[in-house]
Amino acid sequence: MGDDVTGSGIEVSRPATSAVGPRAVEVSLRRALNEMGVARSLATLTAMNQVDGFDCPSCAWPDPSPGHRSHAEFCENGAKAVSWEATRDRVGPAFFATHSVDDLRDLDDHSLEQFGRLTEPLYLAPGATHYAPISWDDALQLCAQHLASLSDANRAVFYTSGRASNEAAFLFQLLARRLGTNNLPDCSNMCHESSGVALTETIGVGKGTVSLEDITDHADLIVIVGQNPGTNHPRMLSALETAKRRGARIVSANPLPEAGLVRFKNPQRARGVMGRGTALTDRFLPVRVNGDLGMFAGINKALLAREERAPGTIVDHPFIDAYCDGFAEACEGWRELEWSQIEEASGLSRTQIEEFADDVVAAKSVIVCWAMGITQHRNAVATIREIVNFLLLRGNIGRPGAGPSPIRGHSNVQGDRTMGIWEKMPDAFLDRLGEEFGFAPPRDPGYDTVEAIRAMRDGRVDVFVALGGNFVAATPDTAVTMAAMANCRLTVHVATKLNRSHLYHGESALLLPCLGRTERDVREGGEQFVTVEDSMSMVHASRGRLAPGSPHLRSEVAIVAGLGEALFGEDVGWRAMAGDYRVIRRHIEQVIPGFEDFDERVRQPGGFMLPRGPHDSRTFATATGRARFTRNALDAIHLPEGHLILQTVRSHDQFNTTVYGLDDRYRGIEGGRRVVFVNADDLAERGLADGDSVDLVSVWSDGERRAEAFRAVAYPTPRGCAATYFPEANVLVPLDSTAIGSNTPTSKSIIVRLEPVSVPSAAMT
Ligand SMILES: Nc1nc2c(c(=O)[nH]1)N[C@H]1C(S)=C(S)[C@@H](COP(=O)(O)OP(=O)(O)OC[C@H]3O[C@@H](n4cnc5c(=O)[nH]c(N)nc54)[C@H](O)[C@@H]3O)O[C@H]1N2
Ligand SMILES: Nc1nc2c(c(=O)[nH]1)N[C@H]1C(S)=C(S)[C@@H](COP(=O)(O)OP(=O)(O)OC[C@H]3O[C@@H](n4cnc5c(=O)[nH]c(N)nc54)[C@H](O)[C@@H]3O)O[C@H]1N2
Ligand SMILES: [Mo]
Repeated sequence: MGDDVTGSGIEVSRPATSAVGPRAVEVSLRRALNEMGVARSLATLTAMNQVDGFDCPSCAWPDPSPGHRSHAEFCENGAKAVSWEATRDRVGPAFFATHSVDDLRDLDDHSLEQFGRLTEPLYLAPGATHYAPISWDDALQLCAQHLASLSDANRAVFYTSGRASNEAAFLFQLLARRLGTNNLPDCSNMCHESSGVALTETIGVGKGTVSLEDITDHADLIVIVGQNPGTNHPRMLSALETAKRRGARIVSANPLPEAGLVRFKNPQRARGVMGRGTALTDRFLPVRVNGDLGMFAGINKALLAREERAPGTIVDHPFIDAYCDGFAEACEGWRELEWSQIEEASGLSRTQIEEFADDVVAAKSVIVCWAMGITQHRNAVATIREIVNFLLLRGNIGRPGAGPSPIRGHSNVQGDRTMGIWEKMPDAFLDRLGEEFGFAPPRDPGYDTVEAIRAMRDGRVDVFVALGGNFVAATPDTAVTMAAMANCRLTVHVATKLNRSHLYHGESALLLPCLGRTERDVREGGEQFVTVEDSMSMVHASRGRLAPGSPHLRSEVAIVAGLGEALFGEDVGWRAMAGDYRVIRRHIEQVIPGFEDFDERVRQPGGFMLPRGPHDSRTFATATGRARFTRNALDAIHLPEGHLILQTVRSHDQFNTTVYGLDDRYRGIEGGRRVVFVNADDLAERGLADGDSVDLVSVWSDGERRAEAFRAVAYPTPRGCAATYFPEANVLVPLDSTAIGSNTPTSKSIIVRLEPVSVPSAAMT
């Protein structure tokens, strides 16, 4: 993979102790003006997250209710995401005629996307060195021919990234299932899959149960673990500020003291601009990487001990008796746990955990928010089950200001799942889908992301179709995935911009350029809008305003429906659905519970909330119809002598594999991304110092993997832990290192050692 920078030229300063403030506004405006110019900047930024505008394509944080939105309802990173999409730069056929695929492979990820928006369908013929233009009809026919001639529908894989609208996602899963496969891996397999698995098992629904108002208006205590909201969900800081102003407490646990957890300078308030801003975290717990299972087991043990000392004062027995299973067994587990095990696993002292317990006992209602710092570990599912135990103990679910809140990533990743993008949708969904469209959907579970890579690697896949995303860069074991793609006969990407996945192709490849969120979508039935679901189950409309980036772009809905029609003719009404998205919404209404009167309700300002059984009525659709306590074994990672646990994070200047720039302002990094954050004592112990150049070598049962030349940065992270950026570090993540129960790659716990880069002999003379 083209390296963006070597260790040289990177400037390191002290990490920031507050987030946002006037600098964030300045950066947003500068990026917007550079990429879009004045008119487009105004047209986009004023429409973002507004009732009649478009949904920000960045994260899935919910919008305030319609009367409570500001005129600038966006954050710095939302502004970057929009500038990235609505840029005036274009990359058309002339560019591809002069740049071969091989040449493009030498460029780094930042440069590839910087060329601008794709303008026309492109085809890379077998043996060809360059992408060349192809008509839409030919492109769709070619793809359809490949799919129709498969010996088995399971030799096709349909990948979805979480930016696809509900309508596009619904059609995409229909296409795959109509063809006869459930091979529908998605980015969620690498993201919140562990949350989905753990929550479905314990509370009967695979998503969070709280709403924005629960955070802003009701919670007494908000626990934020394994999440960096200042960078990845910046609008969450405004909600936390509101909660703080009415007296809520915040406890954060993170191996990195992220600036956005410490203090927020709200640029829309005077004291955010001139003053010190609002302190957010009241108690910071520097948990060790992968230590959260130990921490939550510890707090549960502490709460149980207090209950046993003063029965009836801590545990919500009426709730547990009426609604839960498995309490006695879970208690046995906590009683048997030794504090020494808890301290070792979590990296926290018993005192720190007891103090956290004081906060919990003082709070009538508690919310736990989490993201990738929890889900991307081998024991992630067990950790989230333990978080559920923690909430159930005091009845912190099914009442205002309480509950689990997995903070979702991509802007519509949650909606895509609701629409059926999942390799193992339940039979009830498949039954209704088959009934609505008059066919028999396949029942065998399909491949998830890791399984899809294995199948491609082993020659069991001929056609790979991606609705968005950057499969090669986002997945683990980069070298393995790149080779796996080359085993396919055809790889197809529906995309807005050029990225690395388009350059690691099958025998032939198609690049199909689509409209983005910001653009007007006019079909035979007139101007269309699409719908999305946010992290808190609100479904709402999104309407682009800009003229399409090129006259040849098609909407994702039109592309998927076009492929359906090329494959199956008019069997399920592909053309009607592509002409008028209301037709798709009518089908969704029939297939997916909670979408009654979909089209009417989603037209209301702000949209509508999907039913959330555990929150609304303490209904738990689990195997036993009750919420379930679980007993979770503490299995701390065993680090071989001299090794560190490496986690891979996002910088403040990227959206997943899209690198906007080379700075990470809040962590004090400027001008490069090849840095590794390590505790100063761990560096010293290895005879290293801040500024040294090191290779990262990961160890796994099948051998070692290496990422070269990172600048060591002495950083306040617990001993034994390290951090670096993804996607550069994905070469280090072994394909088979995944979470138990969810198969999510363990991108946050890679066992590595640091190897000093030896000074080339020429330099020594
Ligand atoms: N601007 C921007 N916004 C984004 C994204 C983006 O790339 N850029 N990506 C989107 C997507 S798809 C997602 S999923 C979300 C991701 O949102 P986050 O999960 O916030 O993203 P990460 O950068 O992976 O940060 C993980 C955080 O968990 C901490 N952490 C790591 N390991 C552990 C651990 O073992 N325990 C604890 N307690 N903490 C740990 C890290 O120090 C870091 O603060 O953001 C979404 N929003
Ligand atoms: N090591 C490590 N690996 C990780 C993670 C980690 O924390 N550490 N995080 C994981 C997570 S949480 C996730 S969600 C995945 C992300 O995996 P993906 O979703 O596959 O990757 P993205 O980088 O979000 O995809 C970016 C690409 O999407 C395309 N795109 C952008 N907008 C649109 C659009 O409107 N339509 C279409 N069709 N395409 C569009 C662009 O071409 C862009 O290049 O990565 C995972 N990988
Ligand atoms: Mo994600």
